[in-house]
Amino acid sequence: MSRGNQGVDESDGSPTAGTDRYGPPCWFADTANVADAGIRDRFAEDWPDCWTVAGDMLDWDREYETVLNRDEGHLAWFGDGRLKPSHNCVDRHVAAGRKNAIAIRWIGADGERESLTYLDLQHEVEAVAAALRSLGVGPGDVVTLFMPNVPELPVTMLACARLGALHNVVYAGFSADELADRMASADSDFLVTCDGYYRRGSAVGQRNTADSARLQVDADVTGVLVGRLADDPDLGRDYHSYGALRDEFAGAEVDPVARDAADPLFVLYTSGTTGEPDRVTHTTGGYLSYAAWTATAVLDIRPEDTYWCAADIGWITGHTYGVYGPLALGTTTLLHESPADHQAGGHPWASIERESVDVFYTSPTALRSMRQRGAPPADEYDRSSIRLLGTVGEPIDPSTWHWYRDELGGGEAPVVDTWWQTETGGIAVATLPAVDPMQPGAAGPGVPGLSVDVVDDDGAPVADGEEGTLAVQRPWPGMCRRLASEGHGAGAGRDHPDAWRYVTSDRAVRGPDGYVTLLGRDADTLDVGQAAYGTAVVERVVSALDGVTEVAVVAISEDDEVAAYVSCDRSSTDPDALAGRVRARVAREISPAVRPNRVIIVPELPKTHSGKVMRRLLADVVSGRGYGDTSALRNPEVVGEIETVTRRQE
Ligand code: 6R9
Repeated sequence: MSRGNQGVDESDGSPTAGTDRYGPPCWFADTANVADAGIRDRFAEDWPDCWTVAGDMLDWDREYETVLNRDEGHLAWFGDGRLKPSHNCVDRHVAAGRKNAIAIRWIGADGERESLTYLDLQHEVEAVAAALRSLGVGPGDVVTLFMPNVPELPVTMLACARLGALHNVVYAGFSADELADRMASADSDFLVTCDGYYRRGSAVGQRNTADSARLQVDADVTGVLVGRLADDPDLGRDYHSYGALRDEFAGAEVDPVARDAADPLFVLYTSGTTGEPDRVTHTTGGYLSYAAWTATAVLDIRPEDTYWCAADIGWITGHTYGVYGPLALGTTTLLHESPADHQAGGHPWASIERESVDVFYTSPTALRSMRQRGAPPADEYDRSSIRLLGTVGEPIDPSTWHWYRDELGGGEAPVVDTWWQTETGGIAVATLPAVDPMQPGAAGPGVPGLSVDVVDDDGAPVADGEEGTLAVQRPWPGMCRRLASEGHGAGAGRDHPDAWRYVTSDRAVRGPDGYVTLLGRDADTLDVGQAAYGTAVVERVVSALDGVTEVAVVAISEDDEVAAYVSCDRSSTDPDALAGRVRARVAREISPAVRPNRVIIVPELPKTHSGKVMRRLLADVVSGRGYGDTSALRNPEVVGEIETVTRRQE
């Protein structure tokens, strides 16, 4: 296979995105899972039946006859079908002769490795399902899982699915209050947690947090404790031992429960960068088929691949593309206890070489942090196994996009920027790597079958090149249950499928070629004078400056003033001079109206566990409002310093 690059460099005249475009190299396009240039037209003409392509990736216990059911205004994908999700992610691969293929390869914080073949996974899932059943878990129950990326987490998720119970994964770093809120709101009487885990080299206790959450929940909670720090953790009166239960039920056979396609598979709370956590419920048939199809079409994952999704499972990305999508395809999914930018052996490159990773999916935030630490020389770690790179979670600026492609993709692997949300279940806007040219800075067109538009406050489409809110005009199988029953936003209608729409909370602009550039969340928009600016527009200009690692811009109170928080490479950058360059660049390239009144240099920006910059917290700090619970952050330790620097500079 030759690695000749067919990349083209042509201007598309798009007003906001970068102007360079890159086609897939021929070695990629020749073998890609989806390479049909007419796929979007075909899907548009044949909607909703086009989605049999996703439904048919699964095994059904009762075949669906209708692709999209619209009874009484409620939309149900594959509505009359029944299926077993854990069979689809586990047993069927064993039955198909792939029992010895690795399903999950786990790499612990200190570099230890553990591999589960599909047969091992089936045995583990059955034992844990039998154990949970013995504790009273049954169809429709909600089991809260408060654990980091350890193998017990995906095993227990699949064990819940096997029993028809819903899992409710809560990010392991959350506080007792956050955990209690999520348990109470989800009506969950079961908790599987761990004694602790390792984070950046140190042991973090988890038991006390879980205990205090239980005290706050007004229910009799049945608890199970995984020993991660100790083999035999103290159980007290409140916990059963995961290890002992698993041993007791080893060898148990548990037939998976068949569920209606529209039955819930799990609940998950959204990341909450803008406010209160919100419960999202996903369906069994629609979600799982959409996870499988987008993992195939956008991430180009194949059964024989080793695939690394560097997300915490507590984030929707870890659910869809760390667990359900790759396992539905029968792939090897790598599960790292530590985030990609905090690997034990130093660089994520080491893992890519050692595990021979084919497809790598991570967040722009993690990439910026890797970039800040500097890439190892090209000959130190072999990265030639990489076939495709993906990003998710925040807009990726062209400069980081190019760095990613050059350093990890040998300057030619396709890089897909994927926009989606907890609510969408899977990728909704992205280029198909063998079909659409990539355009750094723009996520791309809607996934085939999804019709995306940019609308104004009244829900009317705006002209290409104008800013508005991203909206999806047609239902798709991965949408959450709330969207299936209501649609959302201006013009959402129950009766008429064409009136259905989902108006997201993201600002966007669409170019004449249909490519969408995301400009940041609505709630983060800078309102200055008469105009509104998406945070991403300003941040992109600043991040292109030499020496800048990360930037977040926020509005200061109601003063019409803007603050830019910037982290930089201090070895080569003079912070005072950088502040001047930031202000001049923004004024020149965007508008003097949005020139930052304050440029505050900080060591690092505060980020959620899913890598999203917490602009709301920065706005609170710079406006003197104080800030609340920081347990949703992956780096809560930086907040004190950010506050000090902000005050000192006043
Ligand atoms: C998957 C996930 C959703 C919000 C979304 C948007 C931001 C995600 C993005 C992106 C620009 C991308 N977002 N992907 N913004 N480009 N490729 O992140 O789900 O945690 O619910 O967050 O993330 O603002 O609305 P979730």
